[in-house]
Amino acid sequence: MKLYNAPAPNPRKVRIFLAEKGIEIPRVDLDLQAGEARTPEFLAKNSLGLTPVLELDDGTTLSESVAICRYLDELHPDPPLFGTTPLERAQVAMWNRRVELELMDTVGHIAQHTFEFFATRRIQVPAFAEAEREMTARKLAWLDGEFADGRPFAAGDTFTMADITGMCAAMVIGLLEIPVSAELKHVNGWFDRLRARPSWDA
Ligand SMILES: N[C@@H](CCC(=O)N[C@@H](CS)C(=O)NCC(=O)O)C(=O)O
Repeated sequence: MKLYNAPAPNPRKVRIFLAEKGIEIPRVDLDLQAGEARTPEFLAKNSLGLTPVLELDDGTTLSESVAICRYLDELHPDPPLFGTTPLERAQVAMWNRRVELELMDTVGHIAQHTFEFFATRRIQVPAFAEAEREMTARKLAWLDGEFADGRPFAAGDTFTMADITGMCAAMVIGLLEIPVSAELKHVNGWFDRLRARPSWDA
């Protein structure tokens, strides 16, 4: 098994997941700026030219960070990061998707519509980035209301994949220097708990 990795948010999800599980997988580090995810060799592994990719020993390749983590969770169930009961599994899926769509995508759009790196990868609309910057404040306020029930993690009492997606969103928020209002006590508390995990540095 081999992980095609890069210093970017989606591969980082898998690195955090591996650190939380205590699993080591040989890595091939790609230089995205140099276009190493867009070579014919890599496009044969993921036709979208995106990392992470997990390559199995028989040559099968898996793309999509959450699908890769899901597969590894089946192979290494402890600690469970996708829930254990039908309800927990559904709650983790629900919250991972919500954090992904409502938070990660919103902040991701800011980078995708302004960073030079994405100029050849997107049709950039800087005004959309500005709108998404404003929307981030609304999404964070919504999340703060959700966390007002006192749960420590996105899907409940235990740390899950949804929190790993939250860690990557928090990192992008930091990178883009998006202010998180001190009034959002629950969201700030969640981000603090995530930043305090040893896997934050993965
Ligand atoms: N939905 C995919 C997104 C993967 C993705 O956007 N990967 C970026 C890094 S965060 C990438 O490898 N980009 C390479 C490029 O654009 O050349 C996932 O979750 O794995």
